[in-house]
Amino acid sequence: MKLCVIPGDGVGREVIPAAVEVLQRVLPEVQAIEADAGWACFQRCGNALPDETKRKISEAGAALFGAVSSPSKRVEGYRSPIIQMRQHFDLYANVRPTKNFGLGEQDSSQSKIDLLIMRENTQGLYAQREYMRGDEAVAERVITVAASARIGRIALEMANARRKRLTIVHKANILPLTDGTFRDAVREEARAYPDVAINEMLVDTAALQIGIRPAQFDVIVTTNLFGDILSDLAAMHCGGMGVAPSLNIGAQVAIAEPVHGSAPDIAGKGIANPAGALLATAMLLQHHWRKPDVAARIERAVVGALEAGVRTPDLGGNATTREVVAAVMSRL
Ligand code: GGG
Repeated sequence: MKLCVIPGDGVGREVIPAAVEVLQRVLPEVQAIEADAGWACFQRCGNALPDETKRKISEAGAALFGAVSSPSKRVEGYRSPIIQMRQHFDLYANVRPTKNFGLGEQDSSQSKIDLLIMRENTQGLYAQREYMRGDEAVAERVITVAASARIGRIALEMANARRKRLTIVHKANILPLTDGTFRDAVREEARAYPDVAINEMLVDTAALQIGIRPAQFDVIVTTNLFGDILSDLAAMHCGGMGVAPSLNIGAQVAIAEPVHGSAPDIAGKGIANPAGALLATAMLLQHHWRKPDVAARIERAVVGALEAGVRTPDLGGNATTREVVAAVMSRL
C-alpha cells in the first residue's frame, strides 16, 4: 500500500508526520512517499503543485495532505494546490463528518450528533472563474446536472448505509437556475433510493439548525462553498477545527486532509492538534482502503486520548502534539 504524503504549509508539517507515524504503527506495510505542495513550495520553485507531486499522487492512488496558506491577494502564477488537486484528480466529493466526542459545550441533545456533510468539490464558486467587467468584479458560480447528480448519488449511498435521511441544502429561492439545477438533479437520483427520506433546507436555515439542533441531521448534500462553510460550523460540535477530518474522493484517487488550515500563529510551536489529521487518515482507511476495523482502531485511540484529557491548547489543554501522539499510540 502506497501513500503520498504532502505536509504542505504551517502546522501541516507537524500533524501529517504524526499521522503517518500512527498509520505505520497499525499498518507497517504502508509505504510513505513524500511530496511537496503549497505556498512555501511556490516560493521555492514557482509552482504550488509540481508535476512530480501529481505523478506521486497518481502512482500511490491515496494521499494525505496537511494544509496550505494561500495569500488572499492575487499572486501571478499561483493557484491554491488543494483546489488544483481536487480539479486535476476530479475529486468530486468532499466528505466531512461531525461526531460528538464529548469535547465541546454539552447538553443532552448533543450526545447524539453524528452528521455527514457531502460537499460538491469541483464546481460552484471554486471553479475560480473571476474577472473584472468594467468596475464590476464577477465570479461565475458553475453548477452542472452531471456533477450535481454525481455528488447526489454518493450522498445517497452514504445515507442508505447510515440512518437513511438526506437533507439537500441550497438557496434555490434566490438562485433558481444554479441551486434549482443542483436540487432537482439530486432529487432525480433519489428516485433510485426509495428507503432514503429526502428533505430540503435553505442554507441560512441549515446554518441555524446545525447550530441549535444538529442531531436532527444524518447526511447533508450541498454545493461547494455552502459545504465549506457549513462543515466549519458543524465542527463546533466535535470540538472545533483541530479535530475535524475530511476526505476528497474521486474515481481513482482519494486525498485525506484535516479541515483546518496552516495556522501560522502556532506553526513551529509543537502544539498543533493532530486529531484532525489522524481522523482523516482513519477516513482514508475506511472509505478508500476498505479497512474499517483499522480505521475504528485509530478513531477509538484518538477519542480515548482526548477523553483522558490529553488535549492540545485549542481544546483547553496543555498537551503538545507529541504528547497526543504518544497517548494515541498507547491506546492502539
Ligand atoms: N487542510 C485544509 C486547508 O489547508 N484548509 C485551508 C484551505 O483550504 N485553504 C485554501 C488555500 O489556502 O488554498
